Amino acid sequence: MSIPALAPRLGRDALDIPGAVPPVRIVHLGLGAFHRSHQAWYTARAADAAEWGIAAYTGRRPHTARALERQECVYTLVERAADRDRFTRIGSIVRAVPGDDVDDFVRTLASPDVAVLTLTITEAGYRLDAAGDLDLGDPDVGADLEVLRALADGEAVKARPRTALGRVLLGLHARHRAGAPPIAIVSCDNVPDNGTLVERALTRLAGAVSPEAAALVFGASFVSTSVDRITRHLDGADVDVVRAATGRLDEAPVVAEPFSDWVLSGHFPSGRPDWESAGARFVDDITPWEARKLWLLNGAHTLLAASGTLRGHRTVAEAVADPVCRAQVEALWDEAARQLAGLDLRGYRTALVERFGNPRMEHRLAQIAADSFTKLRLRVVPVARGERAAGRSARGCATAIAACVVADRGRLTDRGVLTGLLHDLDPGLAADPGFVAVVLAAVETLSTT
Ligand code: CS2
Repeated sequence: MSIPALAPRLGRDALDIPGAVPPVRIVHLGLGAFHRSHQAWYTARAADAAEWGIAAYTGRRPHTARALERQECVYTLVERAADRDRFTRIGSIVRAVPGDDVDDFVRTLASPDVAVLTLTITEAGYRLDAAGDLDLGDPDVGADLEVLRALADGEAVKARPRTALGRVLLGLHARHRAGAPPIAIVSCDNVPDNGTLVERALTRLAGAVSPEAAALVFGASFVSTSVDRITRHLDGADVDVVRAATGRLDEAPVVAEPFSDWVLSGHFPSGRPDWESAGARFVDDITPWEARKLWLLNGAHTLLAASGTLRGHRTVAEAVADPVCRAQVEALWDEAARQLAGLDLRGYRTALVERFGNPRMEHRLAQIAADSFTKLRLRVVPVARGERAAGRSARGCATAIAACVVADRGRLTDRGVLTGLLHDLDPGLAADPGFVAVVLAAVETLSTT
């Protein structure tokens, strides 16, 4: 097969994306695989896709931006079903920029044409404390505050904010100066009530800069979303698979499951793509959707990442096929289900087992294991709290927590140290001796099986 060389500036027509390049009206922060398999895919499939281009900025590493820029930002989504692959070319991203170009980000965000800012900055990227507020004691947040205060005072400093929210605040400031209309800020991370959380965190950050800065936050609209599509990190073979199937050299393809879901709640004061036409759903109350997804899918992922690794597995499919891991997942789900009364959980659970079991996804446990304590706090702690309040053992949740402890620290049987770790997760659970005992017992079991 002859393979077209990837010459710079081939033109999007030659890359299977015909028509004019859509104007930038969405800015995205956190350009990684998930943004490209999810929000960029919904935007590309929307009925009015021609009107909505995305300028996307990476978090820290420039690699994805550079690779995308070399191919006019057009890339291939590989939808990997259990029995076959489907290849789709996506053209909704029109600029891809390394995240350390903060001035470019701020300039683009200040454009009056931009109506939406989407974020995938990871759970840990919000820099929250155990109470869910912005952690003003975080060293990067502290450094950003210095820079933001200096910039607000008009000082000619070279430094720029490092944290995502610091950059967003600078962008809102520039929007205000440019007289741009109100923007919708849409968090697409696995964090409950993510719109409210971003609003609170930004307000806290801005309040620590100056009262004027705080006023800027009020002009924005904060949209909460529940996002879902299992997407894995690129591995070297993916480029070859795409090349063999499509004849194209794509340096930045994305591999994701065929399933995808997006539930949103909130206002878009300056407009938005017709994402419903691509399958997104708008609801008044997002709470039940996000709780179901976070506690069942993501909770089980975090449990499997730790427990599966301890048992020598490498991927989610391997771990969920192990009867011991599977029983742990079911126990966790039984506890979560008791607090999700009224939703169809039987069908959801069956579908999850099938999604996790997709043997061709090669979804690495190590990918999920990153930031496991932050994830536990969002995915497992709320269920544990509810179970304990109802007078039950919360053994399923305790096993998930214990698995993360053992995966991270080894066999930890010192009650004091364990209580300290639990305290960082949730002071209430740490102060519950019955729960500490259940976690200790789970640590013991996991260390001996
Ligand atoms: C995973 C999620 O890496 C993780 O923490 O649990 O990225 C998960 O694959 C997605 O939320 C699925 O929608």
